[in-house]
Amino acid sequence: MGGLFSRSRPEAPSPSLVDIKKRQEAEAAAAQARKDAEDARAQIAQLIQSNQESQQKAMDAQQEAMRAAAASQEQTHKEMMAMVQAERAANEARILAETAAHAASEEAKQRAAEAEEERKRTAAIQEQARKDAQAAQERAEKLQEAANEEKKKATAAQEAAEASKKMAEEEVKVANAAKEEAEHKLKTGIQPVVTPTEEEVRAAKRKVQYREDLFHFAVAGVAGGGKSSLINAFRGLHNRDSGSAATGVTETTLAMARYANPNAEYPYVWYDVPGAGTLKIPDWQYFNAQGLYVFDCIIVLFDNRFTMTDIAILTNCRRFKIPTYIVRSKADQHIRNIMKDLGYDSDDDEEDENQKKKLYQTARQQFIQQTRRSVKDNLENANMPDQRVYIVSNEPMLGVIKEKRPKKVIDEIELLNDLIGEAQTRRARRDAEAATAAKDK
Ligand SMILES: Nc1nc2c(ncn2[C@@H]2O[C@H](COP(=O)(O)OP(=O)(O)OP(=O)(O)O)[C@@H](O)[C@H]2O)c(=O)[nH]1
Ligand SMILES: [Mg+2]
Repeated sequence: MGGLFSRSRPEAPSPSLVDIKKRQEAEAAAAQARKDAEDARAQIAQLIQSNQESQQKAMDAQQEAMRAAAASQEQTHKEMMAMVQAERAANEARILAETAAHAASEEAKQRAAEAEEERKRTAAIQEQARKDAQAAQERAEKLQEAANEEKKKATAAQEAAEASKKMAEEEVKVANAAKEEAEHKLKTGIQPVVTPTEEEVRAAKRKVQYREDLFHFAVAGVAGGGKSSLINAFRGLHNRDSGSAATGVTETTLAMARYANPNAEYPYVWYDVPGAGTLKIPDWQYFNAQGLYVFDCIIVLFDNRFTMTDIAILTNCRRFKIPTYIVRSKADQHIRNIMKDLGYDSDDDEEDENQKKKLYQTARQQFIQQTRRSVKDNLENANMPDQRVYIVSNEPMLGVIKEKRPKKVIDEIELLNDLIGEAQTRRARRDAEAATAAKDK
């Protein structure tokens, strides 16, 4: 390097023109060479700079590339990590999914098993239900058949009942016609009763233990009318006394009963005759069937209504010429009922005594009038002659018998006197008949 760019100057003798020229030329050439060197240096510097720049750029580029590579590597790493994670997650998910799928499958199997069980159970229930329904259907059919059978029977029974009803209606018609005819005969005096034979009369007398020296009273009338109570009173007995005839609402006298009078002064025998309504014989046959024609006197006793039975007895008595007494019983009870109808309250202690007496008198009067009117009308309707009705109560009658002078008597005393008179008349007649017979002998 020293050669080209050396600035050393040679020591020479006094330059000639040629030398000057040559020196000038050499200086020009040296200036040129300096200039060229300068240019070359500039160029070199430029080259260096550009080289440096290039190097710098290359370095930047390299660094950039390295950064990019690092970033890329980083990215790759991240991606790899992501991939790893994704794979792991995928694995886990797969495992989970597999586990879940397994569990689901197990559960599904379980469910399926349960469902199968359920289906079997349901099928069993359905089968049972079907069997039950079938059994119920069969039962229903049998019941229906039985019902049809019953219906048939019921229809048959109904038809039979209707036929029987028709027959019964026919019988009732016939019976009614017979009854009407009998009643008509009774009313018009045509007696449906056949006259008893001598043997029948003897048998009837034996039955009632008839004695010529006694007077035989029969008390006839509806059940519960007070026949036994009246006989007890005639015999001086309370219903509750021993030896008295049985009485009461359920003590119906079903067979004729005989009660002798305890007092020998009055040789009477009383007969408690069961009511016609309690026996299954028509009213008009009742008189003969009971052998009532043997009695010396018949008391026809009624409590509420004077009936066709009473009329039948009276009619037959007329036919057999037996004296009769119509008696209405239980006057005390009937008067009490009328008092109640008039407004009397037996529970009211404050009831004025005078007021009570007045009411009693009014009711008594009303009862007596009604009774007499009713008997009169009934006898009239039956074409029977009018006849007195004796209105009595058993307690006052007992009082009269015992000579106690009871307060509330109505016809008790007269009835008793008339009955005794009847018996005495009869006795006198018999005595006279006996005397005549003795004389004739
Ligand atoms: N208050 C009142 N009650 C009476 C009277 N007479 C009878 N009674 C009652 O009426 C009911 C029937 O009397 P009974 O004497 O048994 O009558 P009956 O007619 O003999 O009855 P049967 O034998 O059933 O037909 C009894 O509870 C008697 O106490 C009366 O004069 N006054
Ligand atoms: Mg009686």
